[in-house]
Amino acid sequence: MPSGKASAGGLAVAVQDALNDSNGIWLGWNGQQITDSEAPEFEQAYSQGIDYITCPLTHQQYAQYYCGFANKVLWPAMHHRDDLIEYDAEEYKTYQKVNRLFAQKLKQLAQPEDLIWVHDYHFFSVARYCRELGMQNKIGFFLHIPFASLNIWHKIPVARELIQDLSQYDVIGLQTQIDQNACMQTCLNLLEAQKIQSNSISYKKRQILIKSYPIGVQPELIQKQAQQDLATSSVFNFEEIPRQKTIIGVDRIDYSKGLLERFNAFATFLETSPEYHGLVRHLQVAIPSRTDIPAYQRLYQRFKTKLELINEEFAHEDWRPVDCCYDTVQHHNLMHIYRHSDICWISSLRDGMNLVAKEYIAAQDPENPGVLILSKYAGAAEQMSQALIVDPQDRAAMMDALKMALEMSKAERINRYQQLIEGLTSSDLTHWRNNFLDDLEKIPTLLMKPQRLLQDNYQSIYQVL
Ligand code: ADQ
Repeated sequence: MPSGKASAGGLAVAVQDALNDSNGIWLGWNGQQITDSEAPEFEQAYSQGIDYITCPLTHQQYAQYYCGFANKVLWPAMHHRDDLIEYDAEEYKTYQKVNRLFAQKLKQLAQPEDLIWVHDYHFFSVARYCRELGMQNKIGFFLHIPFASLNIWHKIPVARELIQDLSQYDVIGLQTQIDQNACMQTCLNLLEAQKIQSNSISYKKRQILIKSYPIGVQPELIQKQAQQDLATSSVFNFEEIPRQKTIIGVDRIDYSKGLLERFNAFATFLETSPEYHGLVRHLQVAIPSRTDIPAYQRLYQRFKTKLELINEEFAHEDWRPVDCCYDTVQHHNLMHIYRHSDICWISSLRDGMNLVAKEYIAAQDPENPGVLILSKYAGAAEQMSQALIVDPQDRAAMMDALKMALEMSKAERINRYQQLIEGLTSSDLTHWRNNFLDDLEKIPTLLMKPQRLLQDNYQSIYQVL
């Protein structure tokens, strides 16, 4: 992931916040590409209390590793879009090569006692290469996205090899209990590992912890940011329009976010509820994502067209039902937008956690909070049951939830908010990080002999905390 600059990804936001509080080093891709004949060089930079060591990817690595295996096989598979899986053996080879290069760089940098924390689906195989290089460090892996169920894993031709690579980590962290169960079942089935506790397995004489660590936010900080007066810099106009209610959506343009399902439901709502015309508007922050991948290009076009059609059909002189910002928004601006929105509507078809749900609640005015409509398929739904939980594929249920949110009494809004904010405070970002790192520290040390060291003269990517 690009680092050292603003990024709209949840992973970046969460890990940068956690790094701010530690002496860790961030290793990652700097977001740049170079020609295939150039040798990627690492650069070191220090920004806002964090040491960044980053390098570019070659065009070939970007195409085959990042756009290829990571985002045309692993991302759709983990989001249960097996119809979008495009497996290519060459791309998988590059995925493995890049993972090995990362491990080689890690070998250069890590001290034997360092904890290594690897993040996300781009790096399923890093620990395997670290072990081949003789590294006995404790290595944890956190998957920010959902873990696919076994039947989907069966559709990935290299599933068994990948799960074997995954078994070289000491702790495998997942977002939810559902993901934990899916990971456990997949490991037991594909590795023929032994279950030793509800959340750990034994495989080739090693113990591996498989456990959910739901990622959180920093509610107090968000509350402060949301209260800042941003009269001049806000992206949308929040000047008081009596009785008009605002719905906010904040998503990368990704097929996992259910954007079309939500705007179809909103259009049908406007069609069937003319009494709301002029009284409700849906604002959307929708940053384009992975724009070099055809499935994302198609979605972007369909999404833009859908919004245009809604405005064409329903807008009148002083009311536009839909407004969209396609840019990166500064974090405190976004918190301000949340606070001034009456409803946040999340319609993911599958989502690891969804930080927007948590940020929205954290940003609310406790005396007059807004309402969260949350997809049952977002990981956040496991913890945030006081939201209005919906199935985004059920259009009628989505419309009912919207009506309920628009008409909810202040007393009920406060009641739901109080329970939600309590949950966010007791399971915040610091808890997430500490729980994961505590478990990683506690896990018994590997009993394995160092293997032959490979030469480590490559440039690579990964993250260490
Ligand atoms: P994402 O799929 O990127 O993250 P999400 O959890 O919603 O999804 O996080 C998005 C983050 O980016 C939020 O913090 C949001 O405020 C920010 N953001 C979104 N659009 C922005 C914009 N235009 N400008 C600035 N900031 C923007 C992945 C997984 C999720 C999981 C997270 C964290 O897909 O399921 O919750 O990692 O683990």
